[in-house]
Amino acid sequence: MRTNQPQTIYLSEYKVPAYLVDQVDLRFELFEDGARVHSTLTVRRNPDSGESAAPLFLHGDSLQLESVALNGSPLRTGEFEDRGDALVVPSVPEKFELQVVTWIEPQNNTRLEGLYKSSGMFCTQCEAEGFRCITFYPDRPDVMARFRTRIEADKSAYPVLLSNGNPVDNGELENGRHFVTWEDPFPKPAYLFALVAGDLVEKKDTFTTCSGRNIDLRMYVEPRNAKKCDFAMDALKRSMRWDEDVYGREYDLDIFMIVAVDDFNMGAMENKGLNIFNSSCVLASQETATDAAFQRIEAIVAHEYFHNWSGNRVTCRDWFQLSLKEGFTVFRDSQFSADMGSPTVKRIEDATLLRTAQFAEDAGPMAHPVRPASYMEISNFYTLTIYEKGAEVVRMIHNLLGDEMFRKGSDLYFQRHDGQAVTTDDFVRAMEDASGRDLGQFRLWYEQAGTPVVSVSDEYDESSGIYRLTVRQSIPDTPGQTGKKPQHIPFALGLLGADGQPLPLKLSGESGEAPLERVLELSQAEHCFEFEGLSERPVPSLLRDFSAPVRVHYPWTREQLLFLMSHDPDGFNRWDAGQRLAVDVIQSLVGAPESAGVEPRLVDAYRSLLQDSELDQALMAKMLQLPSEAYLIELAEQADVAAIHQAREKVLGYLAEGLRDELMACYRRNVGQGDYQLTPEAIARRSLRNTALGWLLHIGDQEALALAKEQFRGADNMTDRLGALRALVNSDFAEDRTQALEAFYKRFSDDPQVVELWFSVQASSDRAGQLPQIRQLLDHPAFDWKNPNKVRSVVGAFAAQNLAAFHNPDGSGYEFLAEQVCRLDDSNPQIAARLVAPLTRWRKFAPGYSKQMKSALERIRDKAELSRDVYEVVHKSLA
Ligand code: 0A1
Ligand code: ZN
Repeated sequence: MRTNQPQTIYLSEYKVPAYLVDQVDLRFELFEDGARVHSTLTVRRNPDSGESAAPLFLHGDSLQLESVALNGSPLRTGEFEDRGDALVVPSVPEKFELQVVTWIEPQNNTRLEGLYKSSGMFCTQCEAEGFRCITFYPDRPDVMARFRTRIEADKSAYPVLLSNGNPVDNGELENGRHFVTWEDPFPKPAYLFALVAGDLVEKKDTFTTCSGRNIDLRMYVEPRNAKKCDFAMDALKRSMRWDEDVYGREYDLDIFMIVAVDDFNMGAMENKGLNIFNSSCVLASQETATDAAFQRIEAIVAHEYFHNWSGNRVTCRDWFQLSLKEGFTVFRDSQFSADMGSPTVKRIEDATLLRTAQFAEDAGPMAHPVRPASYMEISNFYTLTIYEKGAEVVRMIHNLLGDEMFRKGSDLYFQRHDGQAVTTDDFVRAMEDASGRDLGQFRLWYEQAGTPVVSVSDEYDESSGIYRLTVRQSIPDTPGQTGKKPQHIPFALGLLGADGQPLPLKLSGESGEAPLERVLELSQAEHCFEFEGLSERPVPSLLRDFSAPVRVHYPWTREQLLFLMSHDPDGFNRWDAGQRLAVDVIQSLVGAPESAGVEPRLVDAYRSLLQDSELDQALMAKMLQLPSEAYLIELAEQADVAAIHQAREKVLGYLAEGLRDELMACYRRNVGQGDYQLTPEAIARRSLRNTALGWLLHIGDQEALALAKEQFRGADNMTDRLGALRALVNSDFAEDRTQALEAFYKRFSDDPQVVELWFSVQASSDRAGQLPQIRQLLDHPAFDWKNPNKVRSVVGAFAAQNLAAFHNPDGSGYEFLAEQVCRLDDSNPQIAARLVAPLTRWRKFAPGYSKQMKSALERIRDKAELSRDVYEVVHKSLA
């Protein structure tokens, strides 16, 4: 499947399928040296397709064809063509049955697409185009069929045999083998097919739906993980209830299963009735998972479950519509997480990810619209733009329509399109039809790539009491798209008086009581808004709650930011003011002489924060995090990584020195508060104490060192143990660092997920993760090139989180990454292509970096037989 000039696929060339499949009957014979797949397809010509005599075209990838038969008669040479990547039958009747037998080798499948083996069990991953690695099939999401699947395998090695739907038959076979047959009553695209066979323990629970149906809930995991299922099971039940309460969605099958596998390219997969999870995204216990991991698991369990409606019952017509299911489902899971924890904190986390990573993607060579117009390899389009920006687009619709109309819209969408494969436009139309709102211009959010820039200027006229806001929007050019049209942007804002009180927002000419916050709807390149009746110059609080995924430019003074940081009633903007201030202070030190001082008011502001007993502790914990290096790089014109790193370290050191006593008090205030709990308050306390510890160790505080060692030894949970370990690893206490790392590994060496944490703490640290140490980690016995989590925890963490080391001015970090990408490209192209990402933004960096990043990309480009995945990323980056 290697190719030098992969084809580009265009949305504009979409055609309905020439043939539809009503029924798929599969029989899997699983063996140690391979698997035989018997497939019977019930096919008919698509009445909506104009082509009456079209050949039957079935996709295939890495298949050995054993036989083909049409309506029971074997086809002879000449009656079909096996092209390797397709099986073509030139002449078929209007309705027929096609029987195909293929042989595949799951045990040698390192790409982890299709049927493969992970820790001794068989499992599948079919999205986006993995089903064609199992058998020949029209592998496109608008072909929806009913599946019946019989699995046969050795009973002692594979006692558990699972597929989609309900189990309908099982029995014994000769030679110690057995079988189970599954039937899925809901028509589905092949990408939602799943199969699992293994020696797994079963965890059972039940859920009673709103209409009183009892659903069997099952988790299947390796025996060693039996104790790590409770949290995910509970999250599943909460998700099921939430989807009923908030969206009126009831589960449809009688059984819902979750399987954990160690080797998985992504986080998890929403296969109908049989979700398959990367172990790291589902298994958790207090001793082995951090708070962040618990929250991630809760969100991913919910995400996959929510797909049952937004993705499975209503699916995508083609892969250009990927955000139809992903954007909507991420929006749904973020609403769920907000409801389960702290909404402000969740909003901060989502906005941080968007501004740090999605804005960067949108400004880079792989920028694409939420609904792309073309691609070479669809696996490269499971991006932050499709997922996170797509979710922001749905959020804006939600905010424009309001809760009630949005619910009417989603009800209409599910009802109108149940059982169909549809487009993002169908989604928007349902929202329009239900609410009566015109979302015509809004649709540009799906079509235009690039992050809109909203520039705000203001003037205040004391004599008339009028405050004028001029708001301009522009959308930068992106590859293949120039001269963009203004978009429909909901822009939430408030105005504050000098005493910190919100001021009424009375637009000129308006009567009635003026609101204290409003959402301006921008639709033109420039607007001028006049607010009247203001007796003082207000401080504007702009884009409250991050009401649109845009960059806001406004010439804030440091006084204004300090003011907003302590007074803005919008929690998100309070946090944001602190971030903007810190960014401004750090930026002013980038490249400045060593003697340049740090803004002392920043210390005062953080001191007030630390002493603010009224402030929501979860918000405080977020406000104490300095903007990341990645975000500072994203904001820079021509990033000088070393200078940014130094400036940030300097500010961190200055703050920690200046606030030493307050940090120590914060630490002590937040330790030892009883049993481990996962409430927002308890999570905030752990975050506060670990941040304080990290800052104090950063400045080499001896008392903090003792506390860190004690916490490391005595912690009853992974958040605190890892918090202490991370603080030690990132400190200059080299000996303590080594000892702690050794002790940690010894304690957890038999738990792959914790070993991954151990790898990533080192790989992301500029103290423990310089290149020679990274190479040692790759030689560590626990490292495994075939396991994507291990690759991510070392190579991925190094390139994405250890920026000073990765961007070593000598170019060694880039060379290293190029080497690993080339090595992985042969075994797992999806993972290889994802690892290239840090190099793709080479134009963004100062010349010394940029040139070397480019040559690393060229080195990858020149590798013989590049996969389509890596080819697309590298060639687009160099174009
Ligand atoms: N649909 C899944 C994500 C996913 C996509 C591709 C995969 O393999 C290439 C695996 C999972 C989700 O959104 O969770
Ligand atoms: Zn998804």
